[in-house]
Amino acid sequence: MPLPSTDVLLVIDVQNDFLPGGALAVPDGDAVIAPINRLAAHMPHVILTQDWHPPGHASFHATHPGKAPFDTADLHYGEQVLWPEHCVQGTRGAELAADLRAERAELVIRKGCHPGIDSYSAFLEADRRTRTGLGGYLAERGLTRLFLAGLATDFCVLWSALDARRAGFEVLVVEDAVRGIDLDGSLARAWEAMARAGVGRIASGDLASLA
Ligand code: VGL
Ligand code: ZN
Repeated sequence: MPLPSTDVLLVIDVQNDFLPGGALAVPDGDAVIAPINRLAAHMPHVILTQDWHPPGHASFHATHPGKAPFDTADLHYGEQVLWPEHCVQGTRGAELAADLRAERAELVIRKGCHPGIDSYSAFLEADRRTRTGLGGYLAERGLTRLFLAGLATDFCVLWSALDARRAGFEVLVVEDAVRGIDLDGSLARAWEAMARAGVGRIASGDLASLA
């Protein structure tokens, strides 16, 4: 039985810099590609995100003299983890993984484009005011249930899932199609926070049974 036409696969940041060998490699990050490709072939709608930073972005440690990767800084909107330079606009590291079968994607949302604001979330940037437009797009098209996959579980997947719940969407994370960075226990905390927010979990192989 086909999935309802209101279902969307939202694929978060499957980009070279988050894969093994990349600037901000997520352990085992390339393992998400095969299940995502299987799902993307038959989901009613597919939407992708790309982390897409200008050079010298505020989330890069090198932008802040004296700071090391994974330090934090107080930016105008609050505390920010400082990352190695990654996903710079137009670079190979920012490109979608070559093996990702992205051809059915109807929309690609690029986020983190403002020099002074990071955006883990696909909906709302880290200042918690600047919107990416994704919520409006989904609402205008009547899309209501989101299956989240991609990288990283404890940052961009987490924030996207929580913001999607706040915006009133039904959300399930495809647990074999995500991988985490795990900074100081952030991965376990992410799963706890998502459970508290009413984010569901499903294995990609069980997705057909939801139809
Ligand atoms: C991400 C850290 C910095 C992610 C993006 O995609 O989870 N993490 N930028
Ligand atoms: Zn980033």
